[in-house]
Amino acid sequence: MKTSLRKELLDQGATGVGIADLRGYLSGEIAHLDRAVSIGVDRRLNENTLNLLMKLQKRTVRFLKARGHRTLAIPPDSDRRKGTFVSQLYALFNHKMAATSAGLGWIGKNGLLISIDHGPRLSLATVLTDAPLRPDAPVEHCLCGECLLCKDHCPSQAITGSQWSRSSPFVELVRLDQCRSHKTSKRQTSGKPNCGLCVNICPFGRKDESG
Ligand code: B12
Ligand code: SF4
Ligand code: SF4
Repeated sequence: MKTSLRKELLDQGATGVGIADLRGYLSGEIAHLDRAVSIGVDRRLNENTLNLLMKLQKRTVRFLKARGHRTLAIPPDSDRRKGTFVSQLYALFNHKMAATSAGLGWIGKNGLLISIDHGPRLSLATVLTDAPLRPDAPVEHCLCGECLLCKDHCPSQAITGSQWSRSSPFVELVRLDQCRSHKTSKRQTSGKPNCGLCVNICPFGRKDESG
């Protein structure tokens, strides 16, 4: 089941697909949906990417429901289905946590999910399910090494330079208030605050953009 789901999503435009075992990380009404299908698309988080991520989520839901399993798609951005149960989950559910647990990459010093091939350029979405999909191996450590490019170039000095690991997942990597105020003061893209310098400067995955 996992191989054919992954193949279908990759054929439909996903850049990366991983399965995470989230047993113990979820609570309340969604605790039983403890497998996560983490989907990454290598593009900027713009309208087209969001539409593609949502399409891939729908495919995943259809695939799993057809085999008798329950699903819950967590939207990739905050503007979807305002006021609904899933729109509340959007703010509570961390797509990066699902992605590292699904083996798609580590959390870099810029606080973002870094894939070895695509760097911080994957936009993420997650579908939770009770399907017994075999989990991929989680990523355990930060592979940024000595690099500090994102810290040195962040215009709001928001990046602390600390390193993430699965055993200390909540170390402060980015002073999010500083990042947020800077983004809000910057020129807006499609009506949304933006910066993203810590994405553009990261050496991981850069080859994709030049070639
Ligand atoms: C809120 C938010 C913001 C806020 C942050 C405010 C805040 N208080 O969190 C602001 C506006 C600053 C922001 C900025 C950006 N964001 Co944003 N944001 C989010 C959002 C909605 C939630 C993130 C969140 O939960 N934050 C809470 C904090 C505490 O968690 P965290 O530090 O981000 O991550 C920690 C945990 O994941 C934990 N962790 C990691 N692995 C594991 C494993 C386990 C088992 C556990 C328990 C924990 C754990 O460790 C991490 C580091 O401490 C997500 C979408 C989503 N629902 O996931 C997008 C998201 C994280 N953003 C994204 C992007 C692209 C950006 C920007 C680049 C946008 C831009 N162009 O400016 C910047 C980058 C800033 C930066 N360097 O982080 C992408 C990241 C893609 C990627 N490859 O990582 C996401 C996933 C959206 C998406 N659908 O793709 N964002
Ligand atoms: S988005 Fe901009 S302000 Fe925020 S951490 Fe990245 S480089 Fe710094
Ligand atoms: S720029 Fe360097 S330190 Fe920052 S996330 Fe990328 S590899 Fe890690």
